[in-house]
Amino acid sequence: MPDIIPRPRRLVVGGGTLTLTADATISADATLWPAVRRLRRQLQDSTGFELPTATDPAVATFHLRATETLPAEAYRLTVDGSQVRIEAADASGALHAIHTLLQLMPPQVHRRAVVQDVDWRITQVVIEDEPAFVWRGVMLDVARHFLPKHDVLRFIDLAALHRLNTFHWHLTDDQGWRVQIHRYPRLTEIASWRAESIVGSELTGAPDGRPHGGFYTQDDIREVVAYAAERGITIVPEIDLPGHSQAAITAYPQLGLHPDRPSQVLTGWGVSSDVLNLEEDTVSFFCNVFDELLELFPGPYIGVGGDECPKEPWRQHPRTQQLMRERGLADEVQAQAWFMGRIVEHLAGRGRKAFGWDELLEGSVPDGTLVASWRGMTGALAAVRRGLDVVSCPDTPAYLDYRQSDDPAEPIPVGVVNDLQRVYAFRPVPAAATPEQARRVRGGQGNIWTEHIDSARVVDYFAFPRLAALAEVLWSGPGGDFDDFTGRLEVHLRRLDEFGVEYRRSDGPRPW
Ligand code: TNX
Repeated sequence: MPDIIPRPRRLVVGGGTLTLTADATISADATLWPAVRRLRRQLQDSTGFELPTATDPAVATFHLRATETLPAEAYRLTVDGSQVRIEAADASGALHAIHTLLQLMPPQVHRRAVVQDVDWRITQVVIEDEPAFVWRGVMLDVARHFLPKHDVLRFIDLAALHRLNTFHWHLTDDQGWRVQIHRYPRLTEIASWRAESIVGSELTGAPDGRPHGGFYTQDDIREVVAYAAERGITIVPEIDLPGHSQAAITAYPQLGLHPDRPSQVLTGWGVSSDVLNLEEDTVSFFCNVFDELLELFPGPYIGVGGDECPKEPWRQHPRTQQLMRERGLADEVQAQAWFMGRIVEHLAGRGRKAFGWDELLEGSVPDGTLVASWRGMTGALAAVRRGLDVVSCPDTPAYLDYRQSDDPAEPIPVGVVNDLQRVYAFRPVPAAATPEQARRVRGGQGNIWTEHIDSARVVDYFAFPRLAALAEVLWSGPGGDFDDFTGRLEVHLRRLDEFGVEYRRSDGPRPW
């Protein structure tokens, strides 16, 4: 049995292998050409074969055929003694087939340089496969620690390898603003840098005395969006409002409650009490920010945040209280709902849907708003009962910044243990949902917050192999056999080795 992760829906093994040689060719129907480019580049890099286009599909080594009989993202992959046939309705289905195909080959196919002495055998199979959930995501927080563009691109490759299709990019927070906005240059001149960071916990940690920062130019963003699209991944950018906004307030003090008090980009962790004010000008400011973002991110969903906004600062601020009275807002929860509602409406007016944390449920939100349920599964249940779509990412077990074991040598412990088995047992649909409500669960995602994760190397350690387990839940459906999964994982880890991923090994934390 080939050790494929995520596990395909139906797999029949043919018995033999097809050996790829230097004279291999490709043919494809026009709509699947984006997938051909991926296949060609991936195989050229490792095998060194040229893979020219075949004139006759019947004799091509790889034949990609478009068929309308399969649903979106589904594929049929047939490898016999002479040919690899991929059938899919769309390029994303063909891309998933390619990522499965690579797992039928020696793990060295994941290298970036030509490997000489490998027999490029492909296991003969017939695979019919389609995803259980349409939203198979991973969130990466690049605000707490900036991740350079090339590391983001590599992370996207890893997500695609696991047949994930959504990258939720948490671009702003109290500790940093990471996206260039032409109209407001101070967001990157000032808000993308902090003087130093707290090492360790916000309670016991000490400042490291080293400036930290960075941001993506709009050109960088366009590059990353295109790179992800070529790999079947849609990017959902997030600007976190109206809390988690201290960096933006430092750059533009008029956005905050105390424009005359000096502020700095937050150097510690935890939730800042520097929240946005509720002035019309502040709403306009962020509508303008979103207007620039919409030019960069073509996807249907735009993240608006909404989590963990402390209410006390508004309660103690006479001008905010006055604005609330004028607008007939009874309390600060309603005040937040008013603010978020204005942003969500603005996006709706431009044909986009808002994606926000489950605190959005505390107010009224328009149909089509997508809720990310992070405080357990109660948000997911509340959302579907209100007729809203939901993405499940309950902190246990979908927070991949939580520790992987209770071993004291695990790097900086956050929260409880989300070990591999717990992540694999994740069920994105709340148990109490009716079948109709269950259909509102679009899927789930793993969230990687980076207070204590300061490089791509450490991102890899926290993400893997747990993200492989999560990807299997989201693609193959929950309830898989854990022992069967860990058996296949042994082989899958060889692929990650070739890729250069320093995942957490089953025998314990890495020595660094
Ligand atoms: C809560 S989850 C947060 C993040 C933190 C995370 C730490 C959520 C929507 N907000 O700001 O980074 O906990 O695990």
